[in-house]
Amino acid sequence: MEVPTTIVAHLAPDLDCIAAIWIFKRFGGAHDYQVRFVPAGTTLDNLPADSDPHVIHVDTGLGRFDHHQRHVRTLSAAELVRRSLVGHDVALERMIRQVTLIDNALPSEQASSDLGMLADSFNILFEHDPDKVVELMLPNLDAWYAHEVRQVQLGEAFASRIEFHTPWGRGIAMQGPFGGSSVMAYRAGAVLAVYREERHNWMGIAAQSRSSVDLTPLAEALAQVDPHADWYLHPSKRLLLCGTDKAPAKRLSALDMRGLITVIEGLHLAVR
Ligand SMILES: [Mn+2]
Repeated sequence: MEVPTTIVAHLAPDLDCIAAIWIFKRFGGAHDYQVRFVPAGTTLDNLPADSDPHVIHVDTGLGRFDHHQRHVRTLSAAELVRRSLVGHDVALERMIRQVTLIDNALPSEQASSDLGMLADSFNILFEHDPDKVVELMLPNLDAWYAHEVRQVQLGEAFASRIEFHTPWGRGIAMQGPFGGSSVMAYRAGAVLAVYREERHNWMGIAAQSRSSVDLTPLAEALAQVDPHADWYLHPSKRLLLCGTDKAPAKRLSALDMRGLITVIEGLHLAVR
């Protein structure tokens, strides 16, 4: 019979420690890990780390998944677990790189510092219950991973973008399972970001918030060319949407990306 694996972590588990546990639970193949907690730096029953193949120490004990003996700021317990357990996974690499930065007190992205803050805060609320802290953090790490998977997809959609001219300035069109990132488009100098979200065949046009773009003429043109679709002009006049998670479209656009670009390129704005 399979002996259940014990993961040994340190008390008041921080983001690195929790992420190491999370990788074992999500990518480790076994579902029956039990977690024990010891004072940071020590081991379970004071036995040397890695002396029992069914006992894994993370972020404590100076074993194969502790980084405190290695004196480099490019490592963390989570990074050591990732390297040992998971093959090529760009989303996971992005995520754990941030965990490593935080664990080494190096500047990191906002989202990851937020998660570090959340772990620290759960340790205030559940000072004597590290199991509870881990239990509450695991779904947050699942959500963060989902975010990174989407970011990777958005990056790929941006890499195969179409650039075109609009009456307001540069337009960038992107399509992919999650559509495209207007943030990436604006960073590349676009005034208008156009996307097609392939999972639902939703489309949208977004104008940079500091621009003076008014998408009313485009909404009017689409009412002629694409009359059966649920195009929605946001009150800001800078968003024109046919289906979003918040408001799924019942009637999809009949246009493909090229068709939509053609409508935008063909706009003739009245001189004001
Ligand atoms: Mn650590």
